[in-house]
Amino acid sequence: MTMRVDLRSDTVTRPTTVMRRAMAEAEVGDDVFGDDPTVRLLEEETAAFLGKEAALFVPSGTMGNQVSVAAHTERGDEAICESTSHIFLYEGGGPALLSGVQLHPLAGDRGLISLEQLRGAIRAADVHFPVSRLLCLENTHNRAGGRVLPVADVEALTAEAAIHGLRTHLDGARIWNAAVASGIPEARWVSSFDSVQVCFSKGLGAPVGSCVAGPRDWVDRARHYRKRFGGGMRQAGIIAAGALHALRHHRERLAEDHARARRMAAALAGLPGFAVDPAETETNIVVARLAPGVADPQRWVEALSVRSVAVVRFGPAALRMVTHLDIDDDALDFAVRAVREVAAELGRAQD
Ligand code: TLP
Repeated sequence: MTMRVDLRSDTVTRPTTVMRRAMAEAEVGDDVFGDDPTVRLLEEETAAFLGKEAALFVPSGTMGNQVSVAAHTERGDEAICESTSHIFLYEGGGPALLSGVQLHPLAGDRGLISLEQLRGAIRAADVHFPVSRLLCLENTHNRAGGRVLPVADVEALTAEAAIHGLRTHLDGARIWNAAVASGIPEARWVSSFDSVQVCFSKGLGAPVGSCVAGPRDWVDRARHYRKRFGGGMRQAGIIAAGALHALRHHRERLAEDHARARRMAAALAGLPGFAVDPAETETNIVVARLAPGVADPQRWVEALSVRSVAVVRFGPAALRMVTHLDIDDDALDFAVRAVREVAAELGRAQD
């Protein structure tokens, strides 16, 4: 069988045989009526795991972030975020479209904003200004190459936000990776936030689904927005069962993904055409920065694709490679060989 290695994202995993069986056998009901026992179990287990009062199952990370923004804010409010965060870059202007909320992006240092930046961004009470209502952070940070934001900085930012009366939301799409890489449990990572969004469909390998978690009355508001945004699902226990299986069985193994990503980063660091610092790969995302003057990233994407390795272009001068459940050591070796060949071809500076 010819190998094809897909490193575009950890969203590309397919459900395992046991996961599919759990999904096929899930007890279901109409979740909009609150009747689906598997969805309820997933929500309860996720809330308990994260140390929050309640949780709500949503179809995607994007919807999780968007119902969270909606449930925290009023029209005309402002939400402060980091300028390369998913919520700002990749959610289609959702806060403006769906909640009438203006995002206030701050240029961070590898995904992390400073206390001074936060203080400077919070608006005074004045009729000219929007109301600073919400701070959104992301951990691990996708554009920063799966960086685990330091816990002390995160907690200083959430404390500062609270002093100024802002609510706080964590985009914890990959909080599992942050916990496994740092040894600091998820519940601690999310404890200083009012709400969190977590994805089951990334490194944990479920086919669909996320949860938002927070105080019970806030989750009730989020539930209302989920329905309004078209995310009320009926016999959703089928997919919740995949998420539950992923949460119970696929979390510990993330350490393997991290080790393989580090191995890829170390291989890239020695190759012509790359400017990669392997110390920046802390979890399952490798941002393969290209050296100045080499071929356009799109040519690298195409040359790798010809060799059956799929990666994505990440900004003007980098590629992204993500390890996951479907990438074993053989697949990683195959990808490293392909990258070596392409680096030999394209890695020299062009005239
Ligand atoms: N990220 C996807 C792409 O949209 C970029 C990926 O391949 O990494 N928060 C973060 C930090 C994310 O990385 C993502 C997905 C989401 C939220 C949205 O999740 P979904 O795709 O379920 O809407």
